[in-house]
Order: sequence, then structure tokens, then C-alpha cells
Amino acid sequence: MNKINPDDTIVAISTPIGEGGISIVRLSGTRAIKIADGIFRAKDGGTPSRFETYTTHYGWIAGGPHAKVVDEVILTVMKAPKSYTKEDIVEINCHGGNQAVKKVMDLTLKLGARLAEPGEFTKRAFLNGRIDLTQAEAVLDVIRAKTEGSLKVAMGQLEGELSASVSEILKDVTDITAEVEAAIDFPDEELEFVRRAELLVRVKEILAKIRGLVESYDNGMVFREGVLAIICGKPNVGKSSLMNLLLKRDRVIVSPVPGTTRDAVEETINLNGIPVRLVDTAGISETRDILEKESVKRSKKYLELSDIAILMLDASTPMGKADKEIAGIIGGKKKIVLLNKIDLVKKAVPRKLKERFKGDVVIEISVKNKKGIERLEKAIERSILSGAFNQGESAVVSNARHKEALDKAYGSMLSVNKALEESESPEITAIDLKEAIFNLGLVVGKSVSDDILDRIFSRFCIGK
Ligand SMILES: Nc1nc2c(ncn2[C@@H]2O[C@H](COP(=O)(O)OP(=O)(O)OP(=O)(O)O)[C@@H](O)[C@H]2O)c(=O)[nH]1
Ligand SMILES: [Mg+2]
Repeated sequence: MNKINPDDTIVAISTPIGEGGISIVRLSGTRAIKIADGIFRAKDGGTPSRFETYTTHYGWIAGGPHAKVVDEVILTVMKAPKSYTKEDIVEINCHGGNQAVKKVMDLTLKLGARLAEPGEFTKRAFLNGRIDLTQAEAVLDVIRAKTEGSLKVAMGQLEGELSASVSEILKDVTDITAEVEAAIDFPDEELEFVRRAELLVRVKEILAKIRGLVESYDNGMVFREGVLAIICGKPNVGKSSLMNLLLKRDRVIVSPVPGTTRDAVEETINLNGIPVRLVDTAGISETRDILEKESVKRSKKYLELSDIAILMLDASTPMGKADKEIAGIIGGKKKIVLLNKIDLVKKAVPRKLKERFKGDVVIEISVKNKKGIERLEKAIERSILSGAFNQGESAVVSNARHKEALDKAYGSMLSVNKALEESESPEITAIDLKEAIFNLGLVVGKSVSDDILDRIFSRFCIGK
């Protein structure tokens, strides 16, 4: 299925299902324009096969010259090879809703179009060589981006920053392989000392480049997928109040009665471009009834999954058994300790309390008076992003598939490095080089199997 039959013309509704201003039916393939000829009546009397590429025309869709009009539309023709898929594309802007657009699509099916599979338009763009696999995958990331930061990382990838970096490395490795293979083919010219030293320098440069990409992953992934931050603490310390404050709306119920929150509530906030999935949990205490037991179990479950734990304490009361128990559950995970209700405290917070959480960020806040919230937001951001990270200045790896392939390529290049240092035979060096080429090829989609392609594109929406 990963070979394109040029006569196989695909069609899909590319806009979300439901009511809206317009809905778009998109066709791609050699028959796209012919099919449009069969169903479109232009106001100006022209036919799609005569339209200039990238022109838009007003008219009506009908099943034939005497058939009833199905919808009033705007039709755009984009001719191969300058289109999204590099094939002829026709886009029909119908009235929004379900019925008209469905009828328009049915007519194209009658004239020989086939329903597109998820992501098939983008897959064709890849198979036809307009974009590489990292760019195809970036299309999905752009669609799913939740914050400006995620969008920036995805757009960089879509524009080919990652492709360019990986392709450059791939070219370097390929050049080296050619030289090493020459030494196999002409054994008289065994890799002599000087050439070996020169190759080693280049291999080390490649290793540094791959490492740079791999190291960008932790931050890249954060922008792409966001992080999970859990607010936990004993009942009544102000967890839900904090959740509402960070969300800037009254999402969860707040009350002076301990045990108000029963279920974990999750919402995404945008922290300087980083999507943070924030979870308010039920207060953890010595369990009283069955329901509480269940909700406490959920809180614990969330804590296990979380990337970062926000442990909230009540600064106006001494630290108790429950607080200690929760700190124990969090264990060695990254945590931020909040001393809330600082407005109720006349004296400074006892040093002992702060010492207990040595090594953690401890912040005094008052949700009531909105004190310390900026410091908290900064602390979350700092604990998520590692090191100096200049997002958008160079290629960023944000996808686990890419990271895995780059890790493997790095391993192979380490072996190449070793083989050269230990004056191994060129044959052995060449095997590792080929392995590196294979894995770098996986990233950009050169050596990727049909299975992997199917898996990648099946995550797309239909019509993209
Ligand atoms: N004085 C003061 N009161 C606060 C502060 N933050 C929250 N509260 C109050 O503390 C009480 C409990 O707040 P919640 O946000 O419901 O506490 P919770 O931790 O979600 O409680 P459970 O859901 O029962 O676990 C409410 O009456 C809040 O108004 C604060 O900074 N100062
Ligand atoms: Mg609550």
C-alpha cells in the first residue's frame, strides 16, 4: 500500500465533522480534475480542466448537466507537481454541516474517487518526495500543538530544520563509508595511518552532532507532549484553590470542609509556551471511608505518573503525619514544596520545616492573597526545562521515534570510532557505518518499513 497508484484518486472531508461556516472536500490524484469536471458547474461557464492552477471559482455541484444542484461552492484547482501531495488537487469549499458536504463527496466517489485513509494526503506528499518523514510527522504536531512553544518546535521541524541536520550527518557518514569501502576494494590502499587519523576527526565531529540532537530531546518532548504536574497534599491545604488560580477560572470546588475534592481533575495550562497538564487531587489523609480510600488511591496513582509533584503544606499548622506520608509517597521525584496560607502566619516559617525539604524548591505562598504565584510558575518552568535551552535556534528532536533511531546511530558511530582507533579492518568499520546510515535513514524516512509508515500515518486525521 506504500506504492502510489497514480490513477488512484483519493477524496476526504478535510474539515471537522459538524456544523461550521464551511466544509472542505479534498481530492488528490490524476483523476481529481476530471472528477471535478463531471460535477462542477462554474458560474462563468468554464470547466476545471481549463482552470489555471491556484485559481478559485464560484459555482454549483450537481451529479450531471440535468441533475439537481447539491450545493453552492467555491472550487480551487492546484495542479501537480506544485501542490500539497505533488498530485493534482481539487478543493471544494461547501457549506458547513453534514449533509451538503457528504453529498458532494458521494458524487466524487461515484465518479471513481476512493475514500482516503487517515493521513493519506500527507503520506502521498512524503512518498512523492515533497517532504521527508520528519516533516510529515511535524504536520501532525502542528495540528496538535497546544501552545505557542509546541507550535514553534513543530513548525521548525515542518520547515525542515531536523531534516537538514540529519541529512547533513547522513551525507558525512556516507562519504566516510565510501572511503572506507574503497580500502576494502583496493586492499593495497589499506587505510593508512594519516587517513585513519583524518577519518577519526570527522567521526568525532559526527558524534558531537548526533549527541547535540539527542540532548535536545528532553526539552523538545516537553514542548510537544507537555508535562504532568500533580498538586498533592493533605485535605484542606488549598490545592483546589491553587488549581483555580493557575487556571484563572473557578474550575474546581473550594470549601473550608476537608475532603472537598473527591476525584482527580486534570486541565492543561500554558506556562510560557510549555503545555502543563495540571492535576488537582483529593487530599491524602488517614482514610476514613471507602470513597475516600478510592480517591486517595487515585491521587497516589497520579503521583506515580507525574513528571513533577507540587506538595502543598499548610504553613499555619504544624507539619503532621499525613504530610510526611505524602512526602514519602512522592519519594525521589522532582518536587516543589509550597507552604500555603502564609497570610495566616504572623511569625516567620520555622527553619526546621524548611530544612526538612533541603534540596527541594520551597516556596511560601498565599493563594488567598495571590502571593508567590509567579515564583511558583518560574519554579515549575525551571524544573521542567533542563539547562540552557534556546528553543527555535537549532534543530530540536521532539519525537521518541527519532530519538531512538539517533541513539542507535550514535552507538554505531561509537563503534566506528573504536574500530578506527584500534586499527580494525575496513570491513568491520564499514558494517558499523552502514548500521549508522540505516538508523539515520529511519529518521528522515529513507530506510523505513511499510509497517512503520502505516503506524505513523494511522495517527493522522482523515483528510490531512
Ligand atoms: N487564609 C487562606 N485560606 C486559604 C488559602 N488557600 C486556600 N484557603 C482556604 O482553605 C480552604 C480549603 O481550600 P481548598 O482549595 O478547597 O483545599 P483543598 O486542598 O483542595 O482541600 P480538599 O479538596 O478537601 O483536599 C478554603 O476555605 C480556602 O478558601 C490561603 O492562601 N490563605
Ligand atoms: Mg480540593
